[in-house]
Amino acid sequence: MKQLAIAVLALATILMVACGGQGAATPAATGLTSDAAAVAKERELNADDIYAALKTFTPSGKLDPYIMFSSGGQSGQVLIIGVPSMRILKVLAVFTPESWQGYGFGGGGEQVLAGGFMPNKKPILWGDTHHPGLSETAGEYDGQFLFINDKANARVAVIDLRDFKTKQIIKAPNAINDHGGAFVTPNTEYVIVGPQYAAPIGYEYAPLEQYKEKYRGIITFWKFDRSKGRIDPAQSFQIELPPYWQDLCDAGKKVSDGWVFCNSFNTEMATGGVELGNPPFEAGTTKNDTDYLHVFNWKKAEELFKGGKAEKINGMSVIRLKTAADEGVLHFVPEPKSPHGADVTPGGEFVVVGGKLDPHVTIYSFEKIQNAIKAGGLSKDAFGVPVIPLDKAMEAQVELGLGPLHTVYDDKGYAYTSMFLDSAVARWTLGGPYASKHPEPGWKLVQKLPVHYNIGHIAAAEGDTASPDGQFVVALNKWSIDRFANIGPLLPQNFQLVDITKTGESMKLLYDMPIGMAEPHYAQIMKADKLKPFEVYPQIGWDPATMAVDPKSITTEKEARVERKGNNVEIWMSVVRSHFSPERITIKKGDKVTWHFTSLERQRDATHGFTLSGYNINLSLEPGMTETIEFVADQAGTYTYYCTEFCSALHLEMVGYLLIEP
Ligand code: CUK
Ligand code: CUA
Repeated sequence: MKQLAIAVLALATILMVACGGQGAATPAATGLTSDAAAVAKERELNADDIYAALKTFTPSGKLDPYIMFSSGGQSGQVLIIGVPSMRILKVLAVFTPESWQGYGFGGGGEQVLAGGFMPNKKPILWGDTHHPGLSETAGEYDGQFLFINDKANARVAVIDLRDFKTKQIIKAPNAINDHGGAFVTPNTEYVIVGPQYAAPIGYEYAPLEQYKEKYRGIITFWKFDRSKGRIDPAQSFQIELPPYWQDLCDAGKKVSDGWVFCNSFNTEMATGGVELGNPPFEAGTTKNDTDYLHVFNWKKAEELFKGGKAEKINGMSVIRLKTAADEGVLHFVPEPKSPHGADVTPGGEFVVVGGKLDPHVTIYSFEKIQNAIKAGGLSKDAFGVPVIPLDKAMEAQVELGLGPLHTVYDDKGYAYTSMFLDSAVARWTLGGPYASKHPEPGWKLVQKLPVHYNIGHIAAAEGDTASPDGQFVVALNKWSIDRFANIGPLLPQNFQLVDITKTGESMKLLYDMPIGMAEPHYAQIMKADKLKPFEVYPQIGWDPATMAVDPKSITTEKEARVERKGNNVEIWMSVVRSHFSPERITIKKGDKVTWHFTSLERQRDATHGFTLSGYNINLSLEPGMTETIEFVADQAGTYTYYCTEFCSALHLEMVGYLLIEP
């Protein structure tokens, strides 16, 4: 009770300061104090609760200092979340059609989605997003682009943060699934996606009896063209890998710029078949005490690719495994045991690998790895890849507990590791150049904060950049069990916000955020002021696909019209509060319709929708934007089109008739 009183007093002081700093005796301040105390009492809030409320409450009109970009898991989308308020700002459409954003229902999104179809054009209309990767300049998020992978189909998407729209989806040739990505090199030269479950190159048929000979991993280095805002497949390459299951990857930065690190599991090369009496995958893949950390020299790989040492397979340049091994592109270091996660420290000096089935995180020294490579005389694995002995590469091991997975960093020399089996966030101290930043000795567990429950990834404010911020960590928990009202057997995930502002054993849970759609994996948290998105599109007639004015667009209502050439009908429609023009369109059954829409709006937030009933069409027409749809008028009759955003008092009147003569 005394604690509560102190907290309420603190609350009152803060509220007074917020109200203009009047003295404690003013009636307003006293009133607030007793009101607040009454609420705290009624809601049975203790001092920690009040602290958490003060840390997270964001008054109307105030903005969050951080924006979190979270994978939307098997929803195929990306979640944009304000931190610390934990308010969802947008569910950004990426791999899955989404009607609010008019994505996949007639407009430009259809072409983006089609870019990710299978080579035989089979549509894939969802994704299993795992790892968002913000574009970087000199190892810092630069707020320009976001990339995210689709584990299920080995694809990657490019999102332009000027308008928060997906611009490109691209399918990796030769790979059928992926995992270790998307992440970028420190200046976003490449967007990298590592593999997961081995398959023959090009996912051609080969029986599992030929696993060792025919099955392979394959890592893709997508070249990113920043000026075009697109991945350029012609400048991209892949590296063939042994059929170990490469898992999480990270790019070196600063001292380790030019290198990439991926953990792996199933170096046992288990092929399953529990139904045949074989050990199931879960047993077969966990027999060995160690797997291999993959150490890539990507600058060397780029040199080989540019020097013509790559082979074209299914239109993609592939550096063969033998070349990679012989030319020093790939080295291995043993890592305990069926690990998960490989996370480079802010200065690039170390790589931290979570043990998953080992209670430690293992810290590898980049310098030691380099020395071992230079010294040479390394033995080789079954595929001819040189193996650096663990003791020649290891800097330290820290015992954290059960199920260490992923690690992020702060500004105080601490690392934060998600502990899946312990359901905890472990805070531990980095050594080496980080030791002077914190009061404790280096390489030591400091605190384990219970989270609820089964944490997978962990995200920290700018926590995987060259200069992490501290302040907040978010635990991305897979299970929520008893944290929220029972809404049936499918439960939301739970994002828990953790306060990491102070040193030592001071981490505190601040907030539970249910994620009622799919299972996010990774997230990144960026300073909000790095974003400079458009408020409205820069000019009337702006095409988000080209990020330029569409020469076919109109700029005034006077230009709105319908033209016919044979059975091709072309419509130019203007869109502004509160009417479409034209409002009556008469065409014939069988006509091929090309319909251009231009929003003449210059007012922020004056978005219109356009739906054509019966034709599976819905668009989002944001101020200044142009969009074109094409369809065949294959059903005769009387159809209405109307605006699907409540744009004005006369929104319901924003409507028109499409008459299709039989
Ligand atoms: S993975 Cu899901 S918890 Cu795909 Cu990064 Cu570790
Ligand atoms: Cu335009 Cu409603």
